[in-house]
Amino acid sequence: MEARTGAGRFIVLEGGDGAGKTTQVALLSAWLEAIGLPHVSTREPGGTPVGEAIRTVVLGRADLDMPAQTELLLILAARAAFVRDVVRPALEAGKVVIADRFSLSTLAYQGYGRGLPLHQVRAGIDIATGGLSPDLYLLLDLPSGEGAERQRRDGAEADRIEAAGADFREAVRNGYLALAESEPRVEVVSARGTPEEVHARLRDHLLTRFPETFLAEGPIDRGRSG
Ligand code: Z5A
Repeated sequence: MEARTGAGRFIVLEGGDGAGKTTQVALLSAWLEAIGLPHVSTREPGGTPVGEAIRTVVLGRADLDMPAQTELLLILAARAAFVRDVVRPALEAGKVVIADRFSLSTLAYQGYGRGLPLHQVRAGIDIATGGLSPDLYLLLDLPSGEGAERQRRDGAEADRIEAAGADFREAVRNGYLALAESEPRVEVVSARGTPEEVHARLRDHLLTRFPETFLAEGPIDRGRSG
């Protein structure tokens, strides 16, 4: 299908470990491809060479004893490059950006999970993003034990943050739900059911919120309404 242009939107999938974000980013990407909408799909921390290097330290080095402040600042350092080199250029080119995690993760994990004061986390996020925020967060919600069970089935080794344990996971989930209550650009979506069922829910939210961008036959939005 011929590519449509001018529909820049920044959409972020969020949720606890194992909620299905990676799976859903791939399904959304395939759908956007099918309807001919230019897009970029990416993940955080990562998405740039410096971001991937930071990711190996923050997640890959389970042996490192890292203060929560160090973890926060490393993640935000990666975000500054991600915003400058991936998100802004794609939006300026009129593309849809589908990201696996962004600032809501930082509030949930470093704020609610690690216990850093939320006002400090927000101030850091502001420096890293220059105030850029997504058009919509789609929060995949799953009881934390079920996410852990999905990951166990995968057989993957826990990364440094996953190794923080069950209480940490529960604090992160509750943090996400508290944030969703106060932030209007967060939609909570059940992550239960088959991947296709979850995908249909996500698509419905996008079509309802932004029909001018996501309806295959709809008129094309030539600017960002933010
Ligand atoms: N982090 C942070 O602390 N602060 C920040 O600001 C940011 C990040 C940005 C990134 O890890 C880590 O960084 C994360 C938070 C921290 N850490 N922890 N812990 P990540 O993004 O690489 O990975 P993750 O999100 O923690 O976990 P994951 O395993 O990649 O989960 P997922 O992407 O949500 O799920 P998935 O890979 O799509 O699916 C997991 C398994 O479930 C897999 O076997 C699937 O086939 C299966 N699956 C998927 N969907 C379904 C359904 N619907 N039913 C059944 N099974 C399913």
